[in-house]
Amino acid sequence: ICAEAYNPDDDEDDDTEPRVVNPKTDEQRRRLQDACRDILLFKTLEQEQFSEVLDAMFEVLVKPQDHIIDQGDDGDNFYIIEKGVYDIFVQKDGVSICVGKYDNKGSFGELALMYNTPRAATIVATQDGALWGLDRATFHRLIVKNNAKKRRMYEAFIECVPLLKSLEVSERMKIVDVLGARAFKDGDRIITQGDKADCFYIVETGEVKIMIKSKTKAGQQDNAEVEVARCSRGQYFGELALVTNKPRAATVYAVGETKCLVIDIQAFERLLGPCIDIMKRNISQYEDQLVALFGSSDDLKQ
Ligand code: 1OR
Ligand code: 1OR
Repeated sequence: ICAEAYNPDDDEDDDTEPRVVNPKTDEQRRRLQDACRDILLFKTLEQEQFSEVLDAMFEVLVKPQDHIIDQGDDGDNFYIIEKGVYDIFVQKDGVSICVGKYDNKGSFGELALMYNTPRAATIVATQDGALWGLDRATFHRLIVKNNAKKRRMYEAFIECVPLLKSLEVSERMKIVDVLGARAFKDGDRIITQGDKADCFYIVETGEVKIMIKSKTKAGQQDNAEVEVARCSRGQYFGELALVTNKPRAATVYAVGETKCLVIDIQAFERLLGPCIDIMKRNISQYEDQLVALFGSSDDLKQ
């Protein structure tokens, strides 16, 4: 695997390249802005860079069975999903295996453009859908350049997150390349118990509190939210639902101004494999704690 970072300073043509503008109607622009709201790669862009990205994006309508990306190809565009469900296939020993899917949100196709590698997976539409594409040159000029800044901003912090200790430095830098940052105000709900999960969080500054309502006591009068834990700088949360493939087991609120680094589920599965054992060990402690609190661990199991 080529882990070498693209060095944006080597590449001066980028600054002289003309700005790409794909004209859009007001209605298209509104839909595009909606679809971009939670795209992690855009979260650390300056306003000016972000609006250049929006200008350059173009709409792509797809039909069931369309291959948006084929594994092994050169990378042309990065895509964000406006709607539709897309299967992810990876070749293993000559057999194509479905390893996941995008369900009406998210983005894909960044890896080949970031690292100059062949496409790492095949992406197939399963229904009529709509995507927004961003061409390779603009992706380089704005997103890859911004990644150099992200590495400077987050390298030192990521190096001291205990969970990530067992990774190689180059693996930690790949996490930095794809992470997004989100700021929360006191009392903001970051995760809601029972929701479907699509990302993982590391607290950068501030604090979060984890609250649980017993599912086995659902509907009973004494079923108030109970605080079960807090996480602060360097600690993680939101792994449980990703590891167990279940709905969120707790609700998480910001305590004071809080900033979290966010990793989407595909990147979590791709990059955090070596840390899963540590997470599983900690998860077994949740079960003990749950028994102590509610008298049974059924809330986490079923
Ligand atoms: P790309 O430019 O390589 C294919 O084109 C895209 O599929 C890739 O960027 C990612 O955006 C996306 N491994 C590699 N790429 C993945 C994966 C993935 N999932 C989505 N993509 N894995 C699956 C993790 C759920 C790891 C499989 C071993
Ligand atoms: P998630 O994806 O289920 C909620 O979303 C997150 O809260 C969860 O991942 C964990 O990261 C985090 N039980 C369940 N979830 C917990 C717990 C917990 N602590 C933190 N989370 N317990 C507390 C153990 C000290 C056991 C409950 C009594």
